[in-house]
Amino acid sequence: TKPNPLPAFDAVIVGAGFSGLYMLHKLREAGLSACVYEAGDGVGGVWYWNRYPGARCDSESVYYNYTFSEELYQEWTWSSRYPGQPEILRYLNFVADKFDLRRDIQFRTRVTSAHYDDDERKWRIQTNDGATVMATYFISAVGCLSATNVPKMKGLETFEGQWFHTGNWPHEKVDFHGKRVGVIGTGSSGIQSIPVIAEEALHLTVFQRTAQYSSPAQNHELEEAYVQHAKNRFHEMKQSMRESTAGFPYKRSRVSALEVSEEKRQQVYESAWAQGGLILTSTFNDLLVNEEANETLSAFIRSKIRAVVHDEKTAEMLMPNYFFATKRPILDTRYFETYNRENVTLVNVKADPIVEITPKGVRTEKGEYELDILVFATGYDAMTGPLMKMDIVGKNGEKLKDKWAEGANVKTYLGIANAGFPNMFMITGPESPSVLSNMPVSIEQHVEWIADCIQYIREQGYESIEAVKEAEEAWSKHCWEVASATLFTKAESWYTGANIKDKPVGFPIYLGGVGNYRQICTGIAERGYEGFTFQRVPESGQV
Ligand code: NA7
Repeated sequence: TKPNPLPAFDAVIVGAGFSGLYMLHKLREAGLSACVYEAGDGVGGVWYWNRYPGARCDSESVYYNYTFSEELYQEWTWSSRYPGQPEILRYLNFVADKFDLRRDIQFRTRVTSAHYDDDERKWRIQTNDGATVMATYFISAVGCLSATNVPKMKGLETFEGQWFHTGNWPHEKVDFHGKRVGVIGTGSSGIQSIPVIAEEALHLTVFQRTAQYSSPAQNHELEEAYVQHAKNRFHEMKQSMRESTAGFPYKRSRVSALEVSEEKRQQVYESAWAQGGLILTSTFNDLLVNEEANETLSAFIRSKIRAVVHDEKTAEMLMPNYFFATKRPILDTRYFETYNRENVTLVNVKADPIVEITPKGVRTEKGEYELDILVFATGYDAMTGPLMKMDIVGKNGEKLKDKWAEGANVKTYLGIANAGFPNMFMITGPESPSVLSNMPVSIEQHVEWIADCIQYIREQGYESIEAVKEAEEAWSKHCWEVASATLFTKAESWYTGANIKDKPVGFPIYLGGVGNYRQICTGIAERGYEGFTFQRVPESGQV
């Protein structure tokens, strides 16, 4: 064979967020050479880009950590119950320093393509700086919610003010003082930023397509004793998160919402509401599978919204009418209260659709709203989007774009691998449970599984691993069966792909829970990587 002049690594990793950083650390520990490409000029992934006002994580900070290093857990101390974006970014920089990760990360570089070379049996990876490198393993650590969605709206290029997407926010502070601001979108990003922008702006107009359920985060500063208590319980907490449904050490109810009295149910909801956070969904065991049970909680939240918003017409526009939690549950800080401010206007764009963006602002069917700044809080092409931004080509020239032509209705094996794409691994890929869980817990499971798998390949003297088509089909079928037994498939959400124009819908998330998923993946590895095939290194002279 002729010598290969291109730089070569054991592994190329795309992205330096939570996933990419830990993957790099694990592979280095195993003695592999790895290079991480990162588009930003710092580590952090989504926490690098999402600098919009009010950006905060919905996982409680004491649980939103790496747990692979107890020393790291003991060294870092969070300041508030829910960590804000700047603090999470500081944490990830701290991790990068502690484990000396930056020397293998090439910043300001985007992977544009990754092609499997059938002859060399290696990945040929191209970056936007014109370079090409070879790698045995191609690992995507691109996140689930990182491909921003700016809906195509006629006339946007004519807008004379400034516009931003929440997921690609400028590093310089955006000054809203004295400005007429518009926010399109009321998902997590809109609902976090709207109250903060309203406090600064001269006037804020919110363009809402779907009214949302949201409950108070009840965020607050953390007391030292509480943090110390969490640190003391490190091992217990770690185990509990790994075995849990959603990656949190919370207890889930075993009681149906329909088997308790109305009075008892209200007490339970009131208490969860006062406590704040995501626990509302775990108050009863059938809220996500039974329409009647779900409606008891949905109605409770609607009554809370009504009680806060003074203007009746506005309150009516804010009434959600889907099954609670079938779109991503939202935590807020004084969101509904914001509509009592005199400088805030709510526009229902379902009843009064946006027609175009004009040089002066947003024109709906019924009128024009003049704006100086327009914020798109319009979400992401979730899960498949970040992978599809790269030109990924597997064995025999098969494009991932073609394999995944059915949008959110993808086929993967465990959300980790794809038949036809040898030695390619996805961290938090579609059909894993990750996006509906406390992310660091899911990320660690994936990274550790992938690192173990690579170790196995090397120890056994194999050259590559590939998912078997039938195993992939069975996994996708299983994911769909689990999802369709719930209410999740009934809503139009980014879970199903319905938020992206022309994207075929599906349900690319495994809903069987983080703990079960871990067991499944571990079992598959223990049985010699069931559902995968391995190829041996050909004898010399043989191809
Ligand atoms: P989301 O949750 O996808 O929210 C996007 C919002 O933007 C949502 O209210 C959408 O309405 C709205 N939207 C999207 N396109 C349009 C158009 N064309 N016109 C009007 N309104 C539109 O994104 P986020 O960034 O808030 O949150 C994403 C996740 O990041 C979050 O769930 C966390 O997991 C972290 P719709 O509901 O689709 O009618």
